[in-house]
Amino acid sequence: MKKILSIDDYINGFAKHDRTILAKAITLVESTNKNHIDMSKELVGRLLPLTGKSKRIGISGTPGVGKSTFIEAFGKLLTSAQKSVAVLTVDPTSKISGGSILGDKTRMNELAIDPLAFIRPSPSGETLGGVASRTRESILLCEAFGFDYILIETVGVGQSETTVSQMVDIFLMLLQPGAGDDLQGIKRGILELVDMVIVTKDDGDNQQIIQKACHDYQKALHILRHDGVIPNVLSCSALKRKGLQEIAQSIEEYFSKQNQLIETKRKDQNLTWLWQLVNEGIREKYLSQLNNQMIKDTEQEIKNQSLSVPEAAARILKLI
Ligand SMILES: Nc1nc2c(ncn2[C@@H]2O[C@H](COP(=O)(O)OP(=O)(O)OP(=O)(O)O)[C@@H](O)[C@H]2O)c(=O)[nH]1
Ligand SMILES: [Mg+2]
Repeated sequence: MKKILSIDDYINGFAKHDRTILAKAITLVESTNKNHIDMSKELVGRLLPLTGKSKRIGISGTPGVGKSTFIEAFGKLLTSAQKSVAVLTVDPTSKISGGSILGDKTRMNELAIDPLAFIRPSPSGETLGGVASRTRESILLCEAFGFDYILIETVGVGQSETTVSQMVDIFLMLLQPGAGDDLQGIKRGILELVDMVIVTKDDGDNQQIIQKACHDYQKALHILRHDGVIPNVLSCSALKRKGLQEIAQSIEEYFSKQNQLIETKRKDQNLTWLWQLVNEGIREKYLSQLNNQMIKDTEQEIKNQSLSVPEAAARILKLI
């Protein structure tokens, strides 16, 4: 029979640096089972004193821009300098496809077998909010475990960039000019979120396009950002391992020069997290009181067009 781990088992496993226990702890915080939720709160609470020392890096960009390949190359650069790296993915699973559009670890073959690295794709089938709020706990677990760097990959669709930017110290946006990521096509909101722009796939015969794009992005950021820190724009080829040292250096500079900013960010992020959890709790508490059959009937009435949506909402809210 499978042994059910106690909180002490987890804590001991962390102390012994047992990867299997870390993986199990992440599974625990991702669980929606009531007992597991209670346990994971206690576990995160007990591990909290060990957290806060990792560098948290968010990596976003449209599907296929080269996030995983970048993480593989950048991760290897870090591990070759004897730094440990945890990679987490936030999967904005589409309800329609019902599956993961992130795929799996496949583009991180080398990193996946690196003893200094740990890769954890998030499960599919959850709501973005759900997965994302667990990602915060997963970050804390990886920190308590002692990883130097935590890289969080998210596909830039919907709300995922905003969500991830609210859990990291530095938020990197990967862009591929010539493949839809021209300045005109980028949402202004994204440029307001980023801490660094990285132009990917700088290895083909598109040198001119890339150079012009870097220049345009940099100019746009100068105009747009008045918060003191203008994000750097750099280019790289993850496949050819080109430009990665410069990116690593720029990231290190950000961590050393902007430590005040990062400290403030982390405090603000904790408040965002607090209210996220409170909102989630309120929703769960009240929605769980509702009678499922009554909800189904109401939904059916909307489908039949025998009830208007505002009336239906009012009916449900009356029960709360
Ligand atoms: N030429 C070139 N191709 C690259 C580079 N990086 C990634 N690619 C290719 O781009 C494709 C997508 O790469 P991924 O790393 O999987 O991109 P991703 O952003 O993680 O994709 P999703 O997770 O599906 O959103 C693959 O075919 C890669 O081989 C690069 O530096 N140069
Ligand atoms: Mg990927």
